[in-house]
Amino acid sequence: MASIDYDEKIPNNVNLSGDARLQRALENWQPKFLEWWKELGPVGSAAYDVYLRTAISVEPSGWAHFDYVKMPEYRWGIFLAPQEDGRKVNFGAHKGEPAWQTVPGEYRSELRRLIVTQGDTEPASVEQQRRLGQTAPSLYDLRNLYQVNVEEGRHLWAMVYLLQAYFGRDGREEAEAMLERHAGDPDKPRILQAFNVDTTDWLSFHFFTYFQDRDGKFQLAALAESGFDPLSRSCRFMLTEEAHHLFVGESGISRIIQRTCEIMKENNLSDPHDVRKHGGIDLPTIQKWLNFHFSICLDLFGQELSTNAATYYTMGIKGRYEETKIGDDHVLDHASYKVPEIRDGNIIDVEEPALNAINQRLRDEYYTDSQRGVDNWNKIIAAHGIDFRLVLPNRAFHRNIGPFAEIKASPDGRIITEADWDKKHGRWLPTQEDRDFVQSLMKPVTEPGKFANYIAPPARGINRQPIEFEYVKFH
Ligand code: BYC
Repeated sequence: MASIDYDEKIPNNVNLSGDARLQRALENWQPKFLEWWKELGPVGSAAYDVYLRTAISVEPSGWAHFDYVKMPEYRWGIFLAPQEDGRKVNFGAHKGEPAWQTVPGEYRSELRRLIVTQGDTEPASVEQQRRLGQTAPSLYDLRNLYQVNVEEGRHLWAMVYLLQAYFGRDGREEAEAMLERHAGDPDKPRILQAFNVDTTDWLSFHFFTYFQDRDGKFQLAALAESGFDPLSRSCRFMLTEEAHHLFVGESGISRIIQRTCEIMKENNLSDPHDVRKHGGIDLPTIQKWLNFHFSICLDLFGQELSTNAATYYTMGIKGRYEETKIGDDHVLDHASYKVPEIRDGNIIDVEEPALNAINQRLRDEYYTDSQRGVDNWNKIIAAHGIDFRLVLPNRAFHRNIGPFAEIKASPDGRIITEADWDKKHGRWLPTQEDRDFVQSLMKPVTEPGKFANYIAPPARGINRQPIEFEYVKFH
């Protein structure tokens, strides 16, 4: 790496070529990242030419540059959204002070923890999805998977940059640890639970990008409000890429539902389960996958009542979603917010100090945002004249974090006994038989323009290319 042209190899707007200390830290880390990509990134893909988008600058003309790339040669860059003149800390105890351009010493460990938790999810998702490329339903979908993967890699770079540029030695150690924890590793798991679950099939992948990347959207948006300006600017740029991941998820599930409905109509099926006989994924199975992915993502918002979140807020390092658009005092010493609690065997909303309810507020906003896609999916089903509706499960269903982890609840939010749960959970969550069935459909389709039977083609191709474009060349 000695004679490297940094700005060419690592597109950036953080003056990498003028920062020898950062160069040294990256030189040390980058080979380990590539080693990790080779071992735990997309299986068998190193020699493929993939039609990918690379961000080469933050200008509108530069962040969506398309070309064929071999993924290990992808130019993972470091970008911050442009600095806003006169930006302030907009909430908490320091409200009104100029935003921090360096790490405030007294908040160092909390900031580092947030950045590490955020960073840890990025390589985790690549690890979770690493085998999906072997069963892609089309070249179009395969390319989208790889686009998501390289961008999650870039998001890891974004957090590693912050650790290396602003946190000195312990930041460098945390950057290394990010490549040492692995999704599902019993000894060194990823930090957040939902990032330790294998993504084994394409129905899961599309729900992952719809629900789990949507947690990314909300968490990044809350971090984009941070008084620590480099974190805010990093997250603002990451959000532009996140939007494509959400599109992949929402349109992917739409296409699966579309195909399911077509199969029902073409074959005059009234019992939705019969779709399986025709090689499609029946709507009740789609609902089970939805229940699973949505419920594990609700956990990603942390406890309903969290003193950690209150502390982050008061420090000014992690805000609320669209903080500056909220019409209150942005200090929240006297405000309250409704939080669900279990009282005498019932779930009720209780007014709690708003500071302790920061996680819950974000989860509520996430819930509302998630509903939008479900409504669109239901419109597809209704347009085919099929009497079935997908629903988001209740916030108490299948939870592992917070008060609902202590109880069992049905998807419609009734608290039930353990015995009842044991009897019924197979109706609500994927059973082994369901997983085996979905897995049986996962056969790769590699002919340009062709799609697996369980998923409809997209409305249009990527970057105005035709749907039958050769998005991935295998050689
Ligand atoms: N799993 O006070 P609480 C993305 C722990 S996704 C395991 O509520 P806090 C992406 C918690 O650590 C976005 N443990 O915690 C998407 C705490 O431990 P301690 C990722 C959990 O801190 C797709 C204890 O329980 N970004 O970008 O308020 C593909 C008490 O909880 C979990 C972020 O998450 C869990 N789910 O809230 C690729 C943003 N939840 O202190 C990428 C940064 C809680 O007792 N992270 N615990 O040892 C945060 O803001 C916070 O860490 C959390 C947790 C919101 C996650």
